[in-house]
Amino acid sequence: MTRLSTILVVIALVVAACGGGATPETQAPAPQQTAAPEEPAAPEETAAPEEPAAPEEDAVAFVVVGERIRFDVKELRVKAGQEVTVTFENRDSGVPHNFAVQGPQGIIKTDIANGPVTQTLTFTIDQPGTYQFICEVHPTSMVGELIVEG
Ligand SMILES: [Cu+2]
Repeated sequence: MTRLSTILVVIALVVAACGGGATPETQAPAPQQTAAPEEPAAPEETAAPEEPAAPEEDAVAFVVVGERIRFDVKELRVKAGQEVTVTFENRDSGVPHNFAVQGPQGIIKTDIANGPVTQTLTFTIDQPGTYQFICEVHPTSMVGELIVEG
């Protein structure tokens, strides 16, 4: 007798729970909708400080490694008028290399020097086009393209 009454109570609770659960479901989505628009506000605050970084587009820097008589980079892509700095690392001990760009107005280059040595070359090319960069000692094996976009 007590078991039966217990079962009835459990059934009654389950029915009550199911019936009561129906109405909260319709109310639940409302708070989520109001909470969502608040999140995009935070990224806007962090995005603002990035805008002053625009001058970076006027200058670009690359590291080119010369090792085993090869450049580790075959293509450099820059913009016309952009100041380009190439840091050239000659890692071939006792082997002479340099970094030379055959630009529209002549060659721009570092001195030929035995490795290991690190050299820096800074230049600006105003005329868009595709130019070669080479090592003057090994122009057939150490060669790549400098693409200057307009
Ligand atoms: Cu070389």
